[in-house]
Amino acid sequence: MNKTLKNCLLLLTFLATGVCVHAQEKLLPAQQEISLKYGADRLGKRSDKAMQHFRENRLGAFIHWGLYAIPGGEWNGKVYSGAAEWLKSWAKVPSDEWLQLMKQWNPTKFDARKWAKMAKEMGVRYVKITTKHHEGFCLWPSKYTKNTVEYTPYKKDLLGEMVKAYNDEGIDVHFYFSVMDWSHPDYRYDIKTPEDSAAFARFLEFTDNQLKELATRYPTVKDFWFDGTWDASIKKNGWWTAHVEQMLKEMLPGVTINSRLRADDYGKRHFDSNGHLMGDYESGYERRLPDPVKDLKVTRWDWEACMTVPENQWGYHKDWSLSYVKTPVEVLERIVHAVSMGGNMVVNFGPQADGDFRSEEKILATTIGRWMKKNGECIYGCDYAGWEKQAWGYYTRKNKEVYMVVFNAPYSNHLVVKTPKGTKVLKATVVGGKEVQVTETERNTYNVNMPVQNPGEPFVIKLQIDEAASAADNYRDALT
Ligand code: H76
Repeated sequence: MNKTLKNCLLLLTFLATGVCVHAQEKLLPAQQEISLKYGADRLGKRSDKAMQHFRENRLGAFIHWGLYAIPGGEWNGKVYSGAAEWLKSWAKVPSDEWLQLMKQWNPTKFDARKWAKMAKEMGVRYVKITTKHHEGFCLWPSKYTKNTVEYTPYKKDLLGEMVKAYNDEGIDVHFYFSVMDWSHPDYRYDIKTPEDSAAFARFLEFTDNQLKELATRYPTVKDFWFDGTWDASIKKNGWWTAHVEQMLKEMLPGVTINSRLRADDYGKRHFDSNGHLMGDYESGYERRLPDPVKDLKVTRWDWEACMTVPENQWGYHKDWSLSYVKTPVEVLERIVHAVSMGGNMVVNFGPQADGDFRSEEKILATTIGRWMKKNGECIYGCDYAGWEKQAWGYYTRKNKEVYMVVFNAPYSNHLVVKTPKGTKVLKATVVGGKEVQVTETERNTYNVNMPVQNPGEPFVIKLQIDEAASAADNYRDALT
């Protein structure tokens, strides 16, 4: 079977079974745990400064940019509705032919400072950049392959320009890195022969070199987000995923690593054979959120979700009419929903090949930014509040501040609030607006009035509360 066909089949299987996106936690009683060499190296959340910073950032942007932006979902006159960054696979384009696109890579409108300003205006605190997607094309001049920006008409180090520009705006940079590399002759989907073993060993060495190169050239990078790690070849080499995590953590103190990199001694991914999360945060929530009820236990570990604006397009696709495109308010709702459940949200952008952004993405960034400027205090540094969810929207919380983020205004003009035992609502104020009346209707139940003038967009009410000591204890319990 040729590689691309195999790819397609693999992708189909993985889409059908949802292999890469399942958060599973099957904890065994401690005495029944098996001993693992390459399992979780820690139980529970990291509590160091770098991790706190990762968590408090809460809102990020994804940048998917590579050769796939040139065809934008169309190959030989046929438009494929699947994810644009997978076009090579959908259209079964051989690597040498695909890499010819490098000759056209010349983003004349690219201006890293403009990109960074756009991110700043949107209010994102970090940007995750595809250093190398599955196609194998590198945005930095890697010395370990010729498939890099250095050998395109553009020539310059795109990644370096981006890192500097984002950092100059005070925005953290995270690196997306696909281990699976469709253009490397030594990549293997599985290991079946001694020849496969030898090739894959060379491939892992190549990958180590690239990762060391990234960590050395761009030491301000705060996070590595691995993808393309689901193949049998990698599952059979769980040791290597543990080694990469350790290697990067030694090179870059404080760096955070996503769970998707990891496989344990038995090829179990994300969560090890004892049910413990590997890496620093769960990264399986791709284009979906944890279940608000069942998965609220996710507050026991850090997590980050990522989302596309159309149904499933990460790289630039020329035709967004092929699937539903979320409105800015829908995107905002997902951001708030994630934070209300104690997670981060990353919103994806797929820049055009010329280095500009499509107008829909510019509008999205501006709209979210305007809202964040006014209401960002309910996002940054906020967490799961532990209060019973109500139909009007979501709660978030930062220390003693409880925020009501209202997406569904009720005809009753009352927003019902139910507080945990011992917690009283003293006062309610619209963020950027006036105080609204609060009426206690029953013990631990309140009506918070809608603002007299409906704000006409999702809005935030900040509650001043009084918590009995026991309630504070309950709050801590809900987070453990
Ligand atoms: C499948 C898959 C990949 N993971 C997402 C974050 C995109 O990069 C997509 O191509």
